[in-house]
Amino acid sequence: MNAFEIIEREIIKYPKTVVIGHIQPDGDCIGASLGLKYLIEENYGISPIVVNQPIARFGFLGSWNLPGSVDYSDAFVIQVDNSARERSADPSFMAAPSILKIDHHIVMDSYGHENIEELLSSCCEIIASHAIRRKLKIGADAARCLYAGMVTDTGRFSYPSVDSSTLRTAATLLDTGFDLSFLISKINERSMDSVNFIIHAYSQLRVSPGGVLYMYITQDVIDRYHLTPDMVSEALSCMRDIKGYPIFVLFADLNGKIRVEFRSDRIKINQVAVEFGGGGHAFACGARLDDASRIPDVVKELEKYIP
Ligand SMILES: [Mn+2]
Repeated sequence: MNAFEIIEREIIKYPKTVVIGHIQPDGDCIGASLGLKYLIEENYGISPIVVNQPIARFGFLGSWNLPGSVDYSDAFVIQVDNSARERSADPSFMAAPSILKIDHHIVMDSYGHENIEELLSSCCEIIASHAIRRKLKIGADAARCLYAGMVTDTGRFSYPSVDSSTLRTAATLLDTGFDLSFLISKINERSMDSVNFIIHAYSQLRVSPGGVLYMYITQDVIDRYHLTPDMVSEALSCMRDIKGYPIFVLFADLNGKIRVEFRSDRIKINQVAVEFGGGGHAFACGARLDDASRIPDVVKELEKYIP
């Protein structure tokens, strides 16, 4: 089923349409929610409300409302880039009478009344490919947002999830004429705090006896460099591409818990994330720990997957 077939049908049944992303938004989350908003405005003449948590670095793509500001009791909700209902930017969306889930993660929770679940490289790729197949008008604003999500969720079109149809979809978006080099320079822009944090992060690299590369970023470091969760995640780039270490994991303090981000070079590790109460993709997934004492357990479990 084409996502826009569902949207066209549901959008006229309810007084409002709301597009929502996930907690700790990233480029795909913001790109998918704003890209969808622009597509709906342009093609159906209805202006959806977008709800997301704050993230300054993607503010140039557009604006949105904060969680808690919307009554969902009469809304058609489109939840994007989010595999589990409790990870929504605003979990109270479950009160809505009509919910469409559009997501590209491994399916754990089909919480929508309708669910578009495809294992593509980004949620933006799903939205863009459905819009293209439905022959929608795609303007430069929508295209810029969707391209931003595609380029950031694929490590600049370098992850195994990228195939030729990903690039054909991106090419169609590029044909709308948005300024690509401006977009990429905005995406790459970083603060001096984040540069200093990366310098520090390299000094925190650890290798377990079984060969798992890991790092633990504590709250005092997060405070010292004024880091948001997405800035902390950039420490993953310090561990990627180091020869001989195909599995790496970032631990970071977050609101009294430990956020865990698992990555691998083509080794399926998402089962470990599930074992620790998380989920995600085969080679990129996440979980939460109650406290730092469990870090060695996670590392030990990952060691079993080292070839
Ligand atoms: Mn995504």
